[in-house]
Parts: sequence; C-alpha cells; structure tokens
Amino acid sequence: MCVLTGAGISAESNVPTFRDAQQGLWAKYDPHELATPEAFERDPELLWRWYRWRREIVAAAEPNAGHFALAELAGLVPRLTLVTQNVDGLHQRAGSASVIEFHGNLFADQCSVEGRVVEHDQHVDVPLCPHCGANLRPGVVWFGEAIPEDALNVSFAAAADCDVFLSIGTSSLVFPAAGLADIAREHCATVAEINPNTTSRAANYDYVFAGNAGDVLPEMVESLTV
Ligand code: BV8
Repeated sequence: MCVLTGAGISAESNVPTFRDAQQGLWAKYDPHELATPEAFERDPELLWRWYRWRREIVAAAEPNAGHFALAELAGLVPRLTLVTQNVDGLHQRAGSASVIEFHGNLFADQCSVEGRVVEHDQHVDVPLCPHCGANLRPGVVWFGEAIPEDALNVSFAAAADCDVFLSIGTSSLVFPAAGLADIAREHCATVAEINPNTTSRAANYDYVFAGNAGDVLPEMVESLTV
C-alpha cells in the first residue's frame, strides 16, 4: 500500500487545514502567498510569527483515531509507505514508524543559506544560524521550492509499485504530491480516496469513502482484523 495524507487527517486533531488555516490574525493573509521564499525574504519576522502560531496549535494537538488507525494498518499489510503533505508530525506521534514528510517538518529549524537543520534556543523574532549567522527558517518546503530529492524518489517509487493507493484528507490541488495518485493509477493500482468532500480527481478513482478519516480508517482497520 501507498498512502498519501493531507491536512484533512489532522482536522479532527483541531489543526486547521491549509484552506481554513487562516483564522483571526491571519485572516488577511493567503497561505499560498505566505508559504513562499519571497514572503520570507520580504518579511522574515512576519513569517516567523505565522510559523510560531502554527507550532503552538500543533504542539497543543493530539493525534486522532485516523492517525492511530494508519499506524495500526501498517502492521496488517505486507508493506505500507506513508507519504504526508502535513508538516505537523502527528503521524509519528501516533506511532507510524517511517513517515515520508513530502513538505518537511514544522518544528525543524533550517539555515536559510546553508540548508542544514540546526538546534538553537534563541527566543528572538528571527533566529540566526549559529554557524554562519544567516536567518534561520522553518524546515518546510515552500511553494516554488523543490521537494527533498529522497522524499520525492521514494514516494514516486512507492506509488508506482503499490497494489492499493489511499489518498486521505487532501484537496489534491498541490503538486507534485497530487500526482502520486496518477502514478499509482498508471501502474494499475486500486486507488481510493477518504474525504468528506469528494475531490474532482476522485472521479478517476476506484473507490471514494465520503467521510472523516477518523471514522473511515478505524472501520477499515476493523474490517481487516475480524
Ligand atoms: C514544486 C509546507 C518545483 C509549507 C506546503 C505541477 C507540478 C509541479 C509543481 C506545480 C505544478 N503546478 C503548480 C505547481 C507549483 C506548486 C503548486 O502545486 N501550486 C498549487 C497551489 C497549484 N507546487 C510547488 O510549488 C511545489 N514545489 O513544484 O517545485 C521545483 C522543482 C525543482 C526546483 C525548484 C522547484 C511545492 C509545494 C509545497 C508547498 N508547501 N506545505 C507550510 O505548511 O507552510 S503545501 C500545503 O498546502 C500542505 O503541505 C499541503 O500540501 C497543501 C494543502 O493541501 P491539503 O493538505 O490537501 O489541505 P487542504 O486544506 O487543501 O485540503 C484539506 C482536505 O481535507 C479537504 O479536501 C477537506 O475536504 C478534507 N478534510 C477535512 N476534514 C477531513 C478531511 N478529510 C478527511 N477527514 C477529515 N476529517
């Protein structure tokens, strides 16, 4: 199996999805504008305020039944490759052993010049790289940036090699992640979507489970264990 998850699987953990992530203070910003190298270049302080706000939300969140069911599912099939677009780390906290973070991780701090991930304990508006002094940035993949090569290669290979591809909690609008389902279909995998709001791409899928991941995934696991 190859599984792709999006923000929808964390919605039941009260982590706002990308499309409704803008609440209150952030209502006037478009995430597609903010999650870019240009926005960081223009106003690193604003970006750090946004990411710190998102880190607080995620730190207060707990994995939900959907995350736990996926961790259990991995033990019920010969091989399950979990690819997530999410940067919240909730799959790992639910016990999923190997998670491919297609868009990086919210809690990693990365040097904006050297690219390396660094530890620091600076409580300043814009933390600086302890090695070269450049601005640190969150270790996520922004729009217009390449997907980490290893994540890209492993995910493409898993999508091409799986018997079943599950697309869970994603609007399937962001590429190249959204293209994984097409790769699976081109390699004759059975493709299914789990989403309370059926996406336009699901018309080409074999199965659509119109429901919340936190309800559908535990039922799926239950059906495999009886
Ligand atoms: C790149 C990290 C090239 C940052 C994010 C074609 C091919 C390649 C690229 C492109 C292309 N066309 C356009 C592009 C460019 C762009 C793109 O896709 N733009 C879109 C807007 C059209 N892609 C890129 O820029 C990518 N890079 O292509 O690089 C390149 C190559 C070489 C060298 C240089 C460059 C990089 C994209 C990564 C962007 N980073 N996140 C951060 O988080 O701050 S994207 C971010 O938004 C998320 O990670 C996620 O991927 C996306 C949001 O999507 P979803 O997860 O689906 O969330 P959404 O809110 O949309 O939907 C939630 C769904 O859940 C809904 O359907 C809802 O119904 C459902 N739901 C709700 N509740 C539940 C539920 N489902 C189940 N259960 C529930 N309870």
